[in-house]
Amino acid sequence: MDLESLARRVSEHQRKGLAMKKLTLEYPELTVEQAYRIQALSVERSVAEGDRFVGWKMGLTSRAKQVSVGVDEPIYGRLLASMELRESLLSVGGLVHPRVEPELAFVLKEGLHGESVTPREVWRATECVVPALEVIDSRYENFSFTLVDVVADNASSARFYLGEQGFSPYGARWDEVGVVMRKNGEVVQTGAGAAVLGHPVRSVMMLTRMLAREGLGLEPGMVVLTGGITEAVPVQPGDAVEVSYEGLGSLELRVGR
Ligand code: OOG
Ligand code: MG
Repeated sequence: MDLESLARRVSEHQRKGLAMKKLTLEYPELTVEQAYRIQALSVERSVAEGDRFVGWKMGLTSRAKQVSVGVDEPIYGRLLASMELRESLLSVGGLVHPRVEPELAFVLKEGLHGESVTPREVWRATECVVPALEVIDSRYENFSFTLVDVVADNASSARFYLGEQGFSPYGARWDEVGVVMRKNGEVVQTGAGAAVLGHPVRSVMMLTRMLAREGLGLEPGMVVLTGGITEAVPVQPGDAVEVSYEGLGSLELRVGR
């Protein structure tokens, strides 16, 4: 099968915000390795058209998220400059069925490579940790997919929003940071950093290891979204989402057309 043409199909649905059938319905034999290849090819297309590759995201690093989508292992995706929200307004144009989730992002000052990376090396390479919101949007009908499908769809990456204030990696117990998420004033999700693989630093380690197996690594300046701390919450125009990160302030996102 032609991975290039599948990458083109995925890219077009991502760009136009159109839902599509799961690739595995047509190609049940697709492997996870091929799905990561499709992901890489579709992102390369965007970069060739002028976008910029700015970092990585880990997904399905918490039990809550794994259970909600029925896939029980972490995955990674690629972040592009065009996905970053510069203001606290999410426009749903070009999105299929967006959901918002609270995360902690690591911004690197040094590269990270290799399968034997340790927490100490991650801390040394980290410039700061930033409260973040990720907007995920599966391009598959009904937000329903297999592991292979979601990997090919760039781990449902759509938009991300980073807080203005970065914190020293040593500035908090990241596993103990509590988050409270409100939608239109009502509490809809609560959680703590430990939901992410026990400690968000493990997400960066796991990403580094997964990439090392592909001969890839993390470069200085890159952003890493470590994974949703709670389940993702569906949003529509008119909604306002506010997430408070204990001791670190809060982030708000208004949703418009
Ligand atoms: C896959 C992406 C999950 C996370 O933080 O767990 C993700 C999905 O649920 O569509 O971004
Ligand atoms: Mg996420």
